[in-house]
Amino acid sequence: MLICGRFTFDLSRPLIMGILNVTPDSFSDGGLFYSPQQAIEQGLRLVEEGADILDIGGESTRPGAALVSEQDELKRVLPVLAGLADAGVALSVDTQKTAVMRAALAAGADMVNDVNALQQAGALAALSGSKAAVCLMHKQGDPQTMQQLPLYHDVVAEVHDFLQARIAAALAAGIARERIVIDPGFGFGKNLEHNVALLRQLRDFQDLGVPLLAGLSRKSMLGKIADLEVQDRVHASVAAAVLAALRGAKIIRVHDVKATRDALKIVNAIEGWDE
Ligand code: 9MG
Repeated sequence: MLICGRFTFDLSRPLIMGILNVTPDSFSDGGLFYSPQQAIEQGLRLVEEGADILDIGGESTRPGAALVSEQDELKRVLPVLAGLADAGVALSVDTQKTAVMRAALAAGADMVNDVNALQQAGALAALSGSKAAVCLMHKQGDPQTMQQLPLYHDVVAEVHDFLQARIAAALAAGIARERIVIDPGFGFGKNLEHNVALLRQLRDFQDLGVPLLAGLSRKSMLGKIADLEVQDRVHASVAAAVLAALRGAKIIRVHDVKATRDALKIVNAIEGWDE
């Protein structure tokens, strides 16, 4: 079960989190939905296509991305949050900043997706006083430099231990286990070999006792494996989503909601998961 603000999910089938970037330089949609109005329209399309959660982001986390001020991030995210409040799905805000988390939660966000796993000062406290879910993601380094030389002795064990420690920190801060989601952070300070090991061994994270989120959509690991430019990675992304679901991921973060939803309906039927 996942408590996610206004929603409680039973997780009897994997949920689809639709990506809604309100940024001019997002990783793979080229800033197509930069204005709040365009982002709201795209959000409603993703709901129509079958998204369970929308992940609204006002700062790109792609490798080498520029930093965004707190005010600019809020100016991008808050109108979209307000415009989608009645869309009937859970609204997540993708941010690393404590002040943005606080403002988004006050504005009704159901979830915070933090690629920095609530390590900024005050972030744990910002979440503890709410009913929102939180995604704690692993990354090595910062988006600006993380792909320069990612280094691990045992990537799966190190990511596992980091997430275990962040779950413990969240629990100690008063965030209930039923509100916590973890994510190995594909592509965040990881080379192809690291990403492949994490996907192959995704089941190794199940012993942490909280739902797992997987974000593989259109990522460069897929481009490297199948020799595809970012705009041609839809089928590869769907294959990766299916592999993650079969290895226990309970939330799949994707750009291509309809294609993923269709594929997961087949997985759900064959695995006997609820539709
Ligand atoms: C914001 N963002 C980009 N990629 C992501 C991923 O793989 N997981 C999560 N939780 N957030 C991501």
